[in-house]
Amino acid sequence: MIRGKFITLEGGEGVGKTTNLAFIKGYLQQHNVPVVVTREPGGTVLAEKIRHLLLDNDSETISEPAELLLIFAARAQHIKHVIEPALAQGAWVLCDRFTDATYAYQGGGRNMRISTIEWLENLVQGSLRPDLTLLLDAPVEIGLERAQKRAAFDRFESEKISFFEQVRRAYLLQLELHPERIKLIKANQPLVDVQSALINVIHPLLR
Ligand code: Z5A
Repeated sequence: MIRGKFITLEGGEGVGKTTNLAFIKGYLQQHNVPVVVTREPGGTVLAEKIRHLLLDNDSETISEPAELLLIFAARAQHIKHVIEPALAQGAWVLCDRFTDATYAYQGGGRNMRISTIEWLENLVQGSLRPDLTLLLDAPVEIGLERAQKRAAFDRFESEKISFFEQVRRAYLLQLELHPERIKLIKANQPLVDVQSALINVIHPLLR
């Protein structure tokens, strides 16, 4: 069995990850690729419970180390029960956020040590890394405006603009560090143009 490909979508609030994940799923299915769509934090029963704890705006204050550990606890479950089995069966896994989000939010946004994140990444993932990461990038105000139209803000979305600027910078640093894996997609353009840029990156993988 040929192992499937692991594709992650990343970017700040409201840049269009969820919208474009559905589009990529449809595109791959048209090409007869078996696809599993999932998200982080989440993707399993336990990991979705952790997601709820992380996003809930009314809970007690969550310390920065607790937030980081909860995210990696959810990820460990997600890898074991969803991502690895799907890849082993030859499905392509499309995941809404993964560990680049941890470098961006907990590293960039919360100033957690990068060496600690790396240590947890190796512990929880072993050698698993995405084959391709699509980084949707847009000015922070544009993403927040789009997200605001959609629903009430959760615990992360209630942060200050400066937090999201740090997150965006940290994502762009990930791009610089991993240019072979991460591809930048300008999200501040009409959806049809975003989607043709996505196809340009994904289509070569089908060969
Ligand atoms: N988090 C973390 O801290 N550390 C980690 O390691 C991980 C996550 C994995 C939950 O993520 C939170 O978890 C997240 C970081 C933290 N922070 N927050 N909040 P999430 O992915 O569930 O939350 P999100 O970033 O807020 O996603 P989102 O709000 O669902 O945004 P999106 O998926 O990128 O956007 P969308 O829903 O597809 O689009 C938003 C709106 O814009 C919608 O109405 C679209 O129709 C519209 N849209 C999309 N594209 C366009 C274009 N091109 N033009 C015009 N309008 C558009």
